[in-house]
Amino acid sequence: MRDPTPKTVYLKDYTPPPFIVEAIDLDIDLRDDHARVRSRLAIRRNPNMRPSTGPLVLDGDELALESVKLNGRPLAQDEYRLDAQRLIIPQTPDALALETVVRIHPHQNTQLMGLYASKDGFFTQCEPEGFRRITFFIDRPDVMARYTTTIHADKARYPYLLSNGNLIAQGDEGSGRHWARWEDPFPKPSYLFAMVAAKLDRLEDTFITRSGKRARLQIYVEPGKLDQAGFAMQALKKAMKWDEDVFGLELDLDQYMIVAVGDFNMGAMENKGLNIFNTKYVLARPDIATDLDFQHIDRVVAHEYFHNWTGNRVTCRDWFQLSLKEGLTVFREQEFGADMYSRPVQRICEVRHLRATQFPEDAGPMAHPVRPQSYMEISNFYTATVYEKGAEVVRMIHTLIGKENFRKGMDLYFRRHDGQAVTCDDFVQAMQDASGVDLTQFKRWYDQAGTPVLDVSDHYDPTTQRYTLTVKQSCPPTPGQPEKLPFHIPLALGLLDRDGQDIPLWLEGDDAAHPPAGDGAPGSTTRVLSVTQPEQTFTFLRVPAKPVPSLLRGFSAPVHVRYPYSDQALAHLMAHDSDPFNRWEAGQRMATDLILKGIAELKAGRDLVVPESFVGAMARLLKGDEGYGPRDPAFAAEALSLPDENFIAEQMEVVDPDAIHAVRTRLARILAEHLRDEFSHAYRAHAVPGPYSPDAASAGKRALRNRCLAYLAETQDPQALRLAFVQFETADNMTDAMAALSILTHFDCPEREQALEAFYARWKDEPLVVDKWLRVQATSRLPDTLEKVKRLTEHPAFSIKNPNKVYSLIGAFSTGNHVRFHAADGAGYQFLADQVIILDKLNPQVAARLARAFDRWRKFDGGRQAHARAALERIRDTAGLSKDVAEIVTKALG
Ligand code: 0A1
Ligand code: ZN
Repeated sequence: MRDPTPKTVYLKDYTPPPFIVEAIDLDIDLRDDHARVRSRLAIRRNPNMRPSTGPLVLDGDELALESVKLNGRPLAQDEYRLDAQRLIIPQTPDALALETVVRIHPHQNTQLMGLYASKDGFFTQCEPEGFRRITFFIDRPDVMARYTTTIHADKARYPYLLSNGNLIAQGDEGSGRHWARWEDPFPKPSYLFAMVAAKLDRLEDTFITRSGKRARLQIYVEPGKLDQAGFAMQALKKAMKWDEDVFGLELDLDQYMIVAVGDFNMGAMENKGLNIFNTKYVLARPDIATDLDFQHIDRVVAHEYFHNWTGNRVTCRDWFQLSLKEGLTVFREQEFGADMYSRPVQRICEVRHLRATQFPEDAGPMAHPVRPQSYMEISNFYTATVYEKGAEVVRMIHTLIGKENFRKGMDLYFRRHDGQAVTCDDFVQAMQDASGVDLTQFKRWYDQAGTPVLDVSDHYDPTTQRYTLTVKQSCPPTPGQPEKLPFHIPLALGLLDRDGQDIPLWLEGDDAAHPPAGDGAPGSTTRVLSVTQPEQTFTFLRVPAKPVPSLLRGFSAPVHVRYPYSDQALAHLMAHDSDPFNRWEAGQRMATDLILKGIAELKAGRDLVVPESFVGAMARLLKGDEGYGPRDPAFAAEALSLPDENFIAEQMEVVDPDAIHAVRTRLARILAEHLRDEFSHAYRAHAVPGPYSPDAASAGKRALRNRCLAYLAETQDPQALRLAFVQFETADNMTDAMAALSILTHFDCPEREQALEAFYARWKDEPLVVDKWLRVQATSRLPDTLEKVKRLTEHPAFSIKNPNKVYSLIGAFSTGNHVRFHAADGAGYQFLADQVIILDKLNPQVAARLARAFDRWRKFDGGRQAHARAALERIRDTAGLSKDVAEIVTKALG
C-alpha cells in the first residue's frame, strides 16, 4: 500500500504484454482470520511479441506467498524474486503452468480493494488494480483469460458462494463447510473478476431476450431487505429491453446477478455476470428513498448492465482508455434516462452536474484530457472528465454524424472488436468509417484538456436581410498543455424572431443536395454548425428582422459560450425558446448576472436590486401560460432553482464565498417576498394525491412543490417554517420528508432540532437513511455547522471505515457547503486535512477523493490561500502517505 517513490505512468510508454494468461483456475478458501488463495495460470509468451526473452513479471500487493510451482515443480528461492509489488521469474519456457499459493487478510482490508469482509460476508472489488490483492497475476486489462473459480467457506455463515459465469459444481466438505465452482465462458480482464461469499436474501426474476433466450435475474441483498430490492429488479429489466430496442444488444449470459453491499468505495461495478453494487444504488422503498434515489437506481443499474457490451465484450487496452468504456456507457445511460424520464429535465440535470464537477476539474490542478496522458495512481482518474466529459464527447459524435450513423458505428465497432481490448481511436474510427464523416480534428477532444470558450458576436443587415455570426474559439492552458489546437465543436443553434417564433435557417453556402450528416436540413429551425477554426463566420439568409440567437441548443458541446445578451433578450428566450434547455439556460444566465452584479453592489455597500423582468419571468414559470400551473412542473422546478454557490464561484476572478452566500440568499428572499402568494398557491396546487409512485410526472410535481416550500421558508416567517415542519411530520414518503428536513436545517428554529431528533430516532437502523441525516446537517448554512460536523464524527451513526458515511458527512461538508467549508479562518480546511490524514491510513482511495475538495484553493483570497496551503502541506508531509493522496496534494501545490 505504501509506495515510497510513486512513479508516473505514461500512455506513450504502452507496450503489449510480453506474456498472456489463457486460463486461470482459482481456489479460494475462506477462513476466520485469513483466506488462502491457490491459483493455476496457463501462461504463454505473447505470440505478437516474438522474439522475446524477458522475465515473467506478475503483479501482487499485500500477498503472503506460501509456494510457487512452475510446470508442477516447486521453485527454489533463487529461481524467483519477490518485491512489494511483483513476483519475477527470470527463466521460463514459452508456455507454462504456474501455481501460486498466497495468504490474504480480507478482515483487515480497509481499502475495500481486492477481497474484503463486510457485515454479511466477503465481497470483491478489482477495478482497476484490485485483482493483484487476491493473487499474483498480470493485472492489466489487455490480458484476458478464462476463469474457473472454486470458493470454500462455512455453510451456515456464508450460504451463498458466487462468482462470474455459471455454477458448474458444488458440495459439502465436512466441518459445516461447503464449496461451489463457477466457470465464466467469456475470457475477461482481471478487473472484471468478482466473488461473493455471504448470507443474503435473494430476489429472482426472469427475462426472455428478444431471440427467445430465458435469463435468470437475481438480486442479493442484506437479510430482511427483500422489500427494498424490487425497484432495482424492474430497473434491470427496463435496461435490458432498452438495449435490445435501441442498440440491438442482447444479454449473452444465462444468469445475471447483482449483489448489494454497504461497504463500497464507488457506486457499482460491472463484473461479468456478477455486478457488485453500493446498497445506495439498489435498496429503495418509498418511505426511505427519495425520487432522486429511485432515479439514480434506474440509471446506475442500467449503466452497469450496459457495460456488459461497452466495457466487457469490448474492453480497454490500457487504463488511459478508461473513457472508451465509461464515456460511452455514461452516454448510453443518459439516453436511457432521457427515454425513461423527461429528456429536457434529464439534460438540464446532467449539464448542471457537468458544470459543478467537470468544469472546475478542467480549470484546476487535476485537469486532464478525456484520455489522460499520464498518472501516478489510476484510481484518481475515475473522474468527471473521464466519465461526464467523456459522455459529452460521445454525444458530440452522435450530434455530428446523426442518430442512424451512430447506430451503424456501434454495430461496426462490435463487429470489429468483440472480444478485444481496444483504444478510443478504434471507437472513433468505427464511427468515422460507418458515417463517412471525417473525425480527424474531432479526436483532439480526447487529448486536449480544458473547457473551450466560444466568443460569439453578431451583425444584422436589414437591407440585405443577412445575419452574420462570428464565432471565436479559445481554450485556456492546463497543466502540461500551454497551447491548444482548435477543436471541432458542434454548435447547435436557432434564431428567434420578435414574437418568439423560430426562423427557418438558410445558411450561405448551403448545399441542399448534400446536407452535412448531423445538421438539420436547410430551412429547418435548428442547425448544427461545425466550428473548426479559431475564428469563423456563418451567414444566415432571408432573416426578416434582427433575431435573438439561441446558442448551443441542448448544450451541444461542453464549452462556455460568451455572448452579450441583454436582460430583455434573456427574458425573450426564457419565455419563448423552442429548445427547453436554452429556456432554462437563459434563466440561469440572468440569475448569475444578477448575483455577480449584486456582489459588486454589496462591496460598495449597496443592496441587491432585482429587476422586474426577473421577478416577472419567475412568476410566469410558476403560473404557466394557460391558467394556473406550469405545463411541466419538473422543468419549472429546475428553472426556479438559483445557480449553486459553487457555480457562481467559478464565474469570479477571486472567489468571495461570504458575498456569494449573502447575495444568493438575499435574492432568494426577495423572490420569496415578492412571490409569496404564487409560491403558496403553487405549493397547494401541486399536492400529489394517492399512493406514492416515483414516476416522472409525480416526482416533477413534488420537486416543484418542495421548491416552493423552500422559497416560502426563505421569508423566515414562522408560519412557513411551521408548514415545513408539518410536511416533515405528515409526509408518507422520503422525498417530502427529506425536502422539509433539509429546509429546516438551514434555520435556527425549534422545529429544526425536533425534526432532526425525530428523524434519527426513527431511522437509526437504516444506514442509507442515516447517511441522509448526516448529509443534511453537513450542508446546513448555519454558522456553527463545522462544530456540529466535528461532533458528528464522534457520533455512533458515523464510521470513518464506511465510505458512504465519509462521503455523507465529510464529503458533503467540503464540497456541498461552500460558505462554511471556505470559512475565512481556515477551520474548514484544517478539519478536512485532519480527516484526510486519518482516512489515508485506512482507505487511500476515498481519502484522495476527499482531498479533491482543495482543488480550487488558488481561486480564493490571500488569507484563505495561506490556510489552504498550510493544510495541503501538512497532508503532503505526513509520513507514509499513500500515492493516491500524494498525487492529489502534490498536483494541488505544484
Ligand atoms: N466501473 C465502475 C466504476 C468503479 C470503479 C472503481 C471501483 O472501485 C474502486 C468501483 C467501481 C463503473 O463505472 O460503474
Ligand atoms: Zn461505468
